[in-house]
Amino acid sequence: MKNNFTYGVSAASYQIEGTHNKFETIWDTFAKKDGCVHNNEDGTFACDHYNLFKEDVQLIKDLGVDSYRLSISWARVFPEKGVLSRDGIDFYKSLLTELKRQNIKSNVTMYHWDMPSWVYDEVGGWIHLDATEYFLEYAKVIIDELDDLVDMLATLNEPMCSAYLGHYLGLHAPGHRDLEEYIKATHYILLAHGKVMKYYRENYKKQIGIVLNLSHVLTDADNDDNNMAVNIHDAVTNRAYLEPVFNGSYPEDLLNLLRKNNIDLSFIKDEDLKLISAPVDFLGINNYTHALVEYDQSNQLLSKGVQSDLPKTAMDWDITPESLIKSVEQAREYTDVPIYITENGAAFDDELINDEVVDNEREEYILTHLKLIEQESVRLNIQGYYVWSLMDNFEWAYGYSKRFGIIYVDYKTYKRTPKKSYYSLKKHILSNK
Ligand code: GCO
Repeated sequence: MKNNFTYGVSAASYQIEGTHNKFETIWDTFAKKDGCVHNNEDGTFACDHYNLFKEDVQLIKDLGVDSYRLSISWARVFPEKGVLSRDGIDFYKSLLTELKRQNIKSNVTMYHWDMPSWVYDEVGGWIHLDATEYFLEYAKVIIDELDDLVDMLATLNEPMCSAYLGHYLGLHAPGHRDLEEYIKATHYILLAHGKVMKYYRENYKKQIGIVLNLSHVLTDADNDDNNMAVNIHDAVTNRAYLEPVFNGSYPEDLLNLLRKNNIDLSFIKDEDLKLISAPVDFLGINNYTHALVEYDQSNQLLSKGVQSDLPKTAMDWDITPESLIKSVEQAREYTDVPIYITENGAAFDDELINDEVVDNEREEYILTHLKLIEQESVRLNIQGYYVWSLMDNFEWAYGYSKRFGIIYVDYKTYKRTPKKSYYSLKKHILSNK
């Protein structure tokens, strides 16, 4: 295994903190619309990490990991246009200071999907150039105020989800279904990344990167149509992000398909692509499963997901550890920078019995994936692995119905109970140090 391999655990602002109705994000609005989020649940209380963060940092400490990956809520910092919240900034200062005190490194993401509602109301989400300027204004504040306390910084988490799930499939906030919006949101969210990269490089000098979710795409019914669907789905979900960030261009096959659908691409400027492809210090990869697809004539993007008979998690996602390595290999076609697996983990239907959760399936999932990563860490220059997630939390469209945590959360009392997987991960880390 690589020397200094980082063990970590991950979570994200909206999913754990609780907004306590002090500000509003696009997920609050989305959750109010019927049929979008399980039982119309939202992040008002979440895990109440806002109040319980010291206890949570202690649990991270006891787990024995080196690093905690968290995100900052843009809306907590800028609850309204032009209004900076001192309380918001101070919360993150306290959290980061507590991590430092406990000797845990921080890996901080500036955008994990919780766009303030006022930005959406102004410009309709990531589909407008102005969103990039609002984001830059926020990012500058975060960087200026927090850089001393941060060890690793990432601009975005999974821009594919913001653009493709949020603006094409309608499965994530803001819940739009529009092909043109997919490419606009893709481009402008990446441009926001590029603008922040420029500001950071000119003023600061720690590690800054981006987190992409990559899933290896394949079909199990090999024919010309399905193979084409595999390529296009790979372009839409993986290469549409890898290529601009590392090569400064979008995949030709994707652009051709968009042109065929009469989409005017003149909003994509060369100078944008220059900013977007500024060198990063690391790449974070989030991965849970592969993407099994087939040709679908009725979809403008020509593919649909299909079911396999492989073992599955509670999300109905196939358990495919080797596909994680395939995704890292794909990223390696683009870049030599250090790679961190910034999210990997699984939801299962946990039961709390006598103050215990015996989550054997999660334990096996995590240890299988982690051991594979350790084995391949030298060959692929993988410098760390973060489990998703520290604790059960608001799982987006699934609300609180899916549990990914290695710590169980009782949503009535907010009591935390480490699961069996927490203790086995702790043991694994200890024996590797
Ligand atoms: C993700 C997200 C997490 C999800 C996790 C499980 O980046 O997709 O970072 O917020 O909760 O992936 O779906």
